[in-house]
Amino acid sequence: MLLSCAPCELLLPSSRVVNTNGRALLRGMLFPRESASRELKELSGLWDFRADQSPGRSLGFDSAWYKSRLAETGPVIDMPVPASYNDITQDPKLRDFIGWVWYDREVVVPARWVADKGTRVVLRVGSAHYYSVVWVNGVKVMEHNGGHLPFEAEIGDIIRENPQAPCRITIAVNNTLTLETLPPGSIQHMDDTSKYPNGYFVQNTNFDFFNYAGIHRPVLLYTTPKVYVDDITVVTDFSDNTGLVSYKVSVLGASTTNVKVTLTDKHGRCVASSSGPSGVLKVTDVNLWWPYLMHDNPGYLYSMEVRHHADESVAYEDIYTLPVGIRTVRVTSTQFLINNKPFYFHGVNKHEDSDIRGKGLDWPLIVKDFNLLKWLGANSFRTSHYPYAEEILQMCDRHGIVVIDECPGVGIKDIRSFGNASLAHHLDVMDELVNRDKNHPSVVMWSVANEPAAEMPPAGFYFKMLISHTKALDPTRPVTFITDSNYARDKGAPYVDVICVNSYFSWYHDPGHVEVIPIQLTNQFENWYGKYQKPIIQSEYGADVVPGLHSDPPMMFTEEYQKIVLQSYHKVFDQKRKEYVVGELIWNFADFMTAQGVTRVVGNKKGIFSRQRQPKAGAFILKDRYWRLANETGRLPPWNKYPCLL
Ligand code: BDP
Repeated sequence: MLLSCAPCELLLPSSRVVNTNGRALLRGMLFPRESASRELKELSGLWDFRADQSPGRSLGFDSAWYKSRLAETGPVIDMPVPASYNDITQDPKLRDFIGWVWYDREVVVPARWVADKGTRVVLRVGSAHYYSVVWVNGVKVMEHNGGHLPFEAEIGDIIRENPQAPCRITIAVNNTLTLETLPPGSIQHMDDTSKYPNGYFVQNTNFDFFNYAGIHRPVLLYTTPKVYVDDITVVTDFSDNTGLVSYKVSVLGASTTNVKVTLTDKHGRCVASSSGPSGVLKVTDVNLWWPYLMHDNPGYLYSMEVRHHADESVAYEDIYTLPVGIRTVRVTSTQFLINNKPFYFHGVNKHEDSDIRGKGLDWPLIVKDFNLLKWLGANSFRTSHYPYAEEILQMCDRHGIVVIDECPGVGIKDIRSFGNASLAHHLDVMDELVNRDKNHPSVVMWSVANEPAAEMPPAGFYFKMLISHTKALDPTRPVTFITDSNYARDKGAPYVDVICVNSYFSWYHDPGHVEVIPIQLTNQFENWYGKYQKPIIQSEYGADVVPGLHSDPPMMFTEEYQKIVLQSYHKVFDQKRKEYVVGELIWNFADFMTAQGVTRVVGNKKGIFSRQRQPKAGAFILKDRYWRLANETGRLPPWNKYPCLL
């Protein structure tokens, strides 16, 4: 397998989990949780790691590295999981590596799991970027196409073949992007030997963040009984003070579905119950799920226990408990309504990004970021530009932080990325994303792409298909895609429910001239609203700041310049939010790493916090504004302006 052709040869047409026959498995993707019938074994920690540095990156496959311990194939290094591998060593070759890297570790599987044939043992990877192949004891168990969503396979039969042997898990991950991946990219070979070494190639992309790679989210083993709850879908509503939870449970492994569903409140009191695989739970005196700063008691979650009973034909019962927030989302031509009340997004765009870890899930960082969001008075964020870890969405559910959930459709700029294969993959990714995130009350809208080349002829058909498919998957949430300020060129906007616009007046256009912001921003809003009569969110705006740079009068890249850009935008927002503007999301929450380039000073510096999460001057401007907005549009917590400090 040569790298030049490997990505095309190896990528399967479907991003769904595939078994070794290549058949797509359409199944649930419930977040693994312990219960009386389910156990978990975390495999986070140190794994052995080896990058395949061979010229064609094919040595690992040619020599079947998965057949033995990686350490027996050649030199390995320690690699933390989860983490991107790029910034872990001092080696620039590893930071900028393109191609296959290999991870392995041995796991002691509890003897009872192996002995009990009534137990399913599932291996789950939270995400690995971009293309993954997984073996257990040398047997291939799954492949996955896509860098931001989970995949899993049942491995009980394999480990039972040799119960005495340790269980060896090998994962090969390839970060090569093609015109048909999401995000897209391409490999460019530099054949001029007067300029480049033999066999030299680079990866080109059209997105503005570093293509961090590796196993980014936790790997774990979990068990279920053979007959198990595979998927749950809840849709919530309310009427007066009665909450309604419509549920659907799918059970796999048996033809009977002897299901009991019980909803309990925060104090563990049963508030409703039902039998059967689908039904509606009625909750009197409902506590609705409210966003942070919109209610005294935001993020209220019930617990829905789904119990599949054992009987003469089914040996074990299965229990899965899903947190459920009861709320509605609706859009009018001028408003975004949560629980029928106008909701104004005052929030941020984020990245999964930090020093050393890259895009690896990191709890201290997650909790710090939530504390900063609360300090800022932010009520929302967009998962720019890919699905974030489920653990982050669970925090949003609990804290009432509203989410625009974005798929990795970023950097779609080449006309060849609008072809059938790209569309088929994009639809698959939306299937996986909606399937994973459909039950999070915090998720209020799907975003199918960021700033695609929406003026290209195939874009109209492409987005019509993509958006209608997403609406069919989930009729309860609005759908958007993120556009730039040029309304005239846009072929996708007719299909979206909310117009989300990014603009960088006085930065990429008219650099240094903040005086143009009022007129250009006002026209931007009026043009979009005039054409589509849909609510608008300013989904990105901002300016780079190298922390500590100052100038007065303000100049680009200084703290003063970011401040004045923000303030100039805010004046226009304040006029237009009385009409149809329903939100503002700063670009960006924190500085983040990008590819190297002449416009980036060790990454993108548009954060209002540095990459180390220290505030720049812009953070204080936003904090004052967001708390003021909260005061006007919502409900400040009575006890303290800064609840995170309690
Ligand atoms: C926007 C992109 C975002 C970039 C930002 C910027 O959506 O990914 O990081 O520009 O250039 O257009 O800072």
